[in-house]
Amino acid sequence: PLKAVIFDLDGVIADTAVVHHAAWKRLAGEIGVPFDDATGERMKGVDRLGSLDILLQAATRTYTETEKHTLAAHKNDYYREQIEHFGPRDLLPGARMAIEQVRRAGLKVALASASRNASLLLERLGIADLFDVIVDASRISRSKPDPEIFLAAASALGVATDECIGVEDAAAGIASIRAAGMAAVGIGQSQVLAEADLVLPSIAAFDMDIFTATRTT
Ligand code: B16
Ligand code: MG
Repeated sequence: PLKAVIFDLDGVIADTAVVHHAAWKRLAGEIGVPFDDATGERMKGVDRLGSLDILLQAATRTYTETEKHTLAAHKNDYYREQIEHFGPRDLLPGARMAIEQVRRAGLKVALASASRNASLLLERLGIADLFDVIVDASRISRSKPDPEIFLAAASALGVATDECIGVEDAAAGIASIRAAGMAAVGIGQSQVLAEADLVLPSIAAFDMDIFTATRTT
C-alpha cells in the first residue's frame, strides 16, 4: 500500500530552477566558460560542487579545489541574493495543494532536496510545517542520481521504499527514485524524464486520485 510521498524541492515545489540557472549563468560569464540550456538541464538535482564540475567540463583550463570552492561560494551568493526576497508567492502553482492533498489522504510527506538552502527556502515559502521529514544535502554523502537521499527519507519516515512515490523535475532525481525502488512521478517534459513511471506537465496536475486508483487495482 502507498504510505508516503517524497517531494523534491527546486523545480517541483519552488520556482527556483530558473534562479539556480541564472546564478550559474552569471558565474559562467564571469569566468568566460560557455553555458547553454542543455548544461543547465544536466545540473538540475545535482549538488553544488557536482553542478560546478558539469559547468567546468567546458572550461579551457583546470581549477584547483580551492578555486572550485570559491566559485561555488560565489554562485551561492548570487542564488541567495534572489531567494532572500522569496515568499509564499514563489511556490509553484498547485504545490501547496499537492502536499495538502497527500496529507488529507492520510499519507506521510517528506522532502528530498539536494539543496543546502532547502530549510531556508521552506521557511520563506511558509510550508516547513507541512513536512513530516526533511532530508537535504547536509544529511547525505552521495548526490542524486544515487538513491541515498530517497532511501534516507523513507527510513526517516519509517516506511518501506515500495510504499513510497517520489516526485522530481530532474533526470538525475528520477534515476535516484527508481534506484531506491520507488515509483517515480516526473514534473516537466517527458523527453527529459523518460525514466519516470508517470510524467505531469506541472505540479498543478498532481492528483492523489491517480494513485489511489492504482492502489485498489
Ligand atoms: P544548493 P533539488 C537541487 O535541488 C537543484 O535542483 C540543483 O540545481 C542545485 O544545484 C542543488 O539543489 C544544490 O543547491 O546550491 O542550494 O545547495 O532539485 O534537489 O531540490
Ligand atoms: Mg529539482
